[in-house]
Amino acid sequence: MLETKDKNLSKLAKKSVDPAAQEILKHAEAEGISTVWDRFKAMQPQCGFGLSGLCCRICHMGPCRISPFADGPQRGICGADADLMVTRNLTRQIAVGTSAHGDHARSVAHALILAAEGKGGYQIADEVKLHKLASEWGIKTDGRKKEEIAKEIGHLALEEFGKQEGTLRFINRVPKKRREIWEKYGLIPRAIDLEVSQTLNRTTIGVDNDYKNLIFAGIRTALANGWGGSMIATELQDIIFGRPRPIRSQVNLGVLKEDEVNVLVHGHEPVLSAMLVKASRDPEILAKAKASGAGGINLAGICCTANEIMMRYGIPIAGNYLHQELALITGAVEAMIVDVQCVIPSLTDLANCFHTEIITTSPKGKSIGSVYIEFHEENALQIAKEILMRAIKNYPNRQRNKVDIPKEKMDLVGGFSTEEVFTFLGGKYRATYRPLNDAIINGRLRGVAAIVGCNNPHFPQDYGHLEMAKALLKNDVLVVETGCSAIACAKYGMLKPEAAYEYAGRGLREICEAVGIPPILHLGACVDISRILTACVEVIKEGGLGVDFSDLPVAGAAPEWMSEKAITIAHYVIGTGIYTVLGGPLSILGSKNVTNFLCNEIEELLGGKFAFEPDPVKGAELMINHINKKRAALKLRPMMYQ
Ligand code: SF4
Ligand code: MSK
Repeated sequence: MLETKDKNLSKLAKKSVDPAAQEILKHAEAEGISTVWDRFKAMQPQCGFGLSGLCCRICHMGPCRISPFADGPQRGICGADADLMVTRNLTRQIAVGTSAHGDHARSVAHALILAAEGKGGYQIADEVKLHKLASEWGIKTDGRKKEEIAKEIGHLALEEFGKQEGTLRFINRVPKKRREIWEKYGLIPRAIDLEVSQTLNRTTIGVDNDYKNLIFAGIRTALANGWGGSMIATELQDIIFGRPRPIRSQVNLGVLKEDEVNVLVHGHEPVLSAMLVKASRDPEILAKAKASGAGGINLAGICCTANEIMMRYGIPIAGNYLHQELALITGAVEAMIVDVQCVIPSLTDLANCFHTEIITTSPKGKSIGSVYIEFHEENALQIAKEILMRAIKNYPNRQRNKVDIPKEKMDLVGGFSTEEVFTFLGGKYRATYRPLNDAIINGRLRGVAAIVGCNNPHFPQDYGHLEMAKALLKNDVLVVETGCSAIACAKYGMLKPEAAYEYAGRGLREICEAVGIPPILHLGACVDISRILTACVEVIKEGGLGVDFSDLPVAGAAPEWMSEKAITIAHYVIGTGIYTVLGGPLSILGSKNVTNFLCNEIEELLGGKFAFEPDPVKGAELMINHINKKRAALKLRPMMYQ
């Protein structure tokens, strides 16, 4: 068990530092309701072979396991050693993560085509972005209707998954120096599905038996996510639903309402959640809600789909990954509507303790015990209304004696994008990254750090995100966040502009004050880590901070990661040349060679590498040291105030 180093945390705070979570956990214990933390405890001690990556089930001569200790077997039955065993397992995880974001992007491309055809209730909300992408992809725009252009973009995006020749279109965004590095090591990703499928083939028994060769295949597959699947999802979502703009909202379980139909949307794909927003504002649906005795419909989100609809429509966020069970235990949720990813299987059993219905919507993501209403983009709005009607009908079944809604809720400002940061920093009429680059060059700002990723019961919920962010801000590092990390810091008020006074060092505080931004910028959902890549491209283009990602005084971290998606993200980030700190280690510690390769040697080749550090403050120190090293290499001025 990877315990926090902070021995002062109470027993409850070792599960979650969020007071709302603590209240519900007490309630759950009193009622004998089991949560992820109970199952985590029951699972101890966890399997050392699994943790270290030394268990193999790839063929049926096995399963095999290798002892990390000298007196045990050192090879599997086929002869695979520890290096190969951990690498095959790791590379498979990368392929899964890439497939997840790829599938997400595919459904968005489909929705864009429907929007172009005027079907499903989708629209083309951002024509500027549509034209920008069209010109980037060489699509003719003169004299053409936006629908025609959108349809062509949608089809070209779909080709990015299965084309048999060429490389991904977004590789054109990559600075020259980085492309040369990728060319040298054969890392330029081709089609997304091709990379996933070939990587899986390479990990089967008797194909790629060279662990370094396989790691590079894994990194190329990860790059097909960052510069492919995720980037397509982000760009096309912006075209359909509009580019996010800074917006106010609220977060935590206190956003649930005693007197309204509470509908939670959980998962990842805005093709569903954005339609639920639209349906929830329909006068007919609102009238039905009132007729059921409720004051209205209160739509709120969990996990990344929450980020998607918060940053575009200001819909409140009920919580991050480890809040999904807790939200149900409030007893105040009429329906939780889910699509795919991060929706844990315990939800349906848990919902049985209450009147709550879990509504699954995707043929890819069913759950025994759920109500299944299949979502089709073609009839999106109609299905969204049908789902909400079901929630409304369930409102009178709420058992008032079981309701416990914590009071905690917090204001936040979210919804930054590569383009909006641009405008904010440069002013409306002088959109440029120059002020950001100059602030770093002049030593007002030390650099930029991205904190992303999940919650994980190996760590106290949110603790890693908060403590790491605080340590970075104090040292004049601007923080950008996505996914559950952004939700974590938002819960504690760190995404309000005023947070700069409490948490930021003097240089960062001056910038936040001048520009009117929070010291932590919420850039969206997990797929929107692609926004961080494009923002870095803009910084490089602006000049003065080197010619490649590996020159920049930046670093990334995922202090509480748990998902295979986080593994692929981490690999496309180091593959792009950026130093990355992970709270829990990858399951590779069973191989000294692989660990040394990914945490040391690879930096010489690609410019990025991993560090594993469970203590978030020490993790922040590692990032600051790295940023300082990059500042020194660029010969930037000493920090202004330290
Ligand atoms: Fe064992 Fe090799 Fe089969 Fe893996 S691939 S299960 S190590 S024999
Ligand atoms: S939702 S992948 S728990 S960040 Fe993107 Fe949160 Fe991690 Fe899921």
